[in-house]
Amino acid sequence: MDDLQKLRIILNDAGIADFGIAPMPLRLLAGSKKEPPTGSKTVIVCLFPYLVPMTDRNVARFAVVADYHRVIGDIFETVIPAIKQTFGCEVTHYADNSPFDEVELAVEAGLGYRSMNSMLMTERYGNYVFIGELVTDYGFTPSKKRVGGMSVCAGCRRCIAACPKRALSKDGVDKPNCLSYISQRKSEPSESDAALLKQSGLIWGCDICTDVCPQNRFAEPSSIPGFTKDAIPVIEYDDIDLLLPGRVFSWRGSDVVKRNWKIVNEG
Ligand code: B12
Ligand code: SF4
Ligand code: SF4
Repeated sequence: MDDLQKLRIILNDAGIADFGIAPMPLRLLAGSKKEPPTGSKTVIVCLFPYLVPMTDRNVARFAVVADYHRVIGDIFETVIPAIKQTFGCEVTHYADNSPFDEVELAVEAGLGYRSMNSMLMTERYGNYVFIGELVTDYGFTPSKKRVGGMSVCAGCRRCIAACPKRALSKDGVDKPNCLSYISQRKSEPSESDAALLKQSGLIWGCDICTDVCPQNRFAEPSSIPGFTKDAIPVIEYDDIDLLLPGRVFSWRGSDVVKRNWKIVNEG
């Protein structure tokens, strides 16, 4: 059995169906204060689909499911001992909190391509995947890059046209202008931004540039129990404090979430 087959068994057993291998990135994310462990050679990049069926919601899809940092961290904790033992290597895990451009890394690992809305586009799950990484000092053979779909993407530009803040361009996302960022910021949104938040109906995050994308129409739903069993699409004001510890907005504290709830429901 070769390395990849052994790895596949370990990851599949933990419910990680899609993964690829990328060489260690040469560049770190601009402004990142973290350093990857010395001697790191390859990154096992894993996909965690998060789309769950729902009729109504007041948070973006990534916030409907339980905090993905915790869910992915828990899954990684279950596979790391077996990877260490099988390959005799060191492993460090990340999801969202890495010093890498994770979309770029997933593209390098052959998991998809960067679509015009600036996210990773995958064949099975569209944009609705989180990306998690296992950084190792083992020399796994890097995966081949997959090509596909890009011609569809280049011709459409619906995401760019639909963005209410005109925050998308061929150069990526203009972060301070993105409604997702604005919803997560401590500082009060301007009157016009508050009006856009109200219009979106979401108290956390923004899904407009993914929801309009024709390539996301047939995205497969998640089968990760940590996401499917604890999905809460509509968050009521009185539940915000209670729910906070397990949701993706916990790092920001309840005041900002409550402020947004009021903007959307009362403002
Ligand atoms: C900071 C951050 C944000 C910020 C800023 C986003 C940004 N892109 O800068 C804010 C708060 C706005 C945000 C929002 C969201 N985020 Co975010 N975010 C991150 C984080 C932590 C860093 C991103 C970053 O700074 N990248 C580097 C910069 C330079 O990337 P960039 O601005 O896109 O620039 C690149 C492109 O221009 C690219 N490029 C080159 N050629 C081309 C061509 C084209 C056409 C384009 C578009 C780009 C492009 O080159 C540049 C350099 O690499 C990553 C995790 C990580 N460590 O990577 C998650 C991450 C990107 N976010 C994620 C998610 C889920 C979201 C949201 C969907 C959440 C939501 N529903 O509200 C939105 C989507 C907004 C969007 N359209 O991208 C996921 C995306 C998963 C996926 N399928 O791609 C990530 C990977 C987290 C994870 N581990 O799953 N995010
Ligand atoms: S909406 Fe069109 S241009 Fe934007 S990511 Fe989807 S296919 Fe690409
Ligand atoms: S997440 Fe919303 S505001 Fe941000 S780029 Fe996409 S559509 Fe624009």
